[in-house]
Amino acid sequence: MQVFAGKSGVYIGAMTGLIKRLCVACLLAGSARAEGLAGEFDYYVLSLSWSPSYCALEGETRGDAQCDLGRDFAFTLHGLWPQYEAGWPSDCHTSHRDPARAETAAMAEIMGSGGLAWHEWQKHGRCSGLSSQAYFETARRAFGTFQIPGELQSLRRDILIPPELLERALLETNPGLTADMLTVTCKGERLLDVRICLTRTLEPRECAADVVADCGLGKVLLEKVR
Ligand code: U2P
Repeated sequence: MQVFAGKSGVYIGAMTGLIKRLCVACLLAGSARAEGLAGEFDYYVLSLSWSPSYCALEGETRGDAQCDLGRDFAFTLHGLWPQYEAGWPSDCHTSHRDPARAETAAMAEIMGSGGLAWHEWQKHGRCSGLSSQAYFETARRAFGTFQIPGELQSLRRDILIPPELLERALLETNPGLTADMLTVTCKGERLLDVRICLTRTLEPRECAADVVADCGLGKVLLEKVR
């Protein structure tokens, strides 16, 4: 339909074309969230969260079962993130199928929840170029190679420690790592996560400059494991 509307000469046919172009632009903007090609990346960051901090910051308010008493979560697997030497891909398109609910639910034993496993697959796993099964297996393997000091695994009281001391304890229990291969991050006064850099075949390697986000606090709070 082509209609002139009064003197201003608004030409509705032309408007329809414009709207179509805008819609295409909207679709492109939507897909612009997909950044990076699946499988094209340089290395991995293994990110481990201090579960008590997550619970104090948001998990408890959300009523997340991960934060129920007796769950005994210390460091949980936050994610295995494909990285570039600078920056990282996210939300990639992949030809692999998304995981079944049972697959993400099974990751809750080390990630705290199936919901996080789904989020991490969507944002990072799809960029790995792996199937969801292979991605989660790789993430489990990476998590399994990291040794958590016994005192932290069953921390029964809140502690305040210098981040460098925590880093030293982590390096002592993981002799394959050196200080340039991991970073300790914090949020407010709390430990947020520990990030370890690994090659694509899961060997430790140095972190690129943009991953180094060392916690600048004099002392960082680790709340007890519940
Ligand atoms: O640091 C805040 C969030 O940004 C994402 N992140 C950070 C560093 C990095 O090297 N790669 C990366 O993806 C993480 O987002 P999430 O997976 O939690 O959505 C990180 O939590």
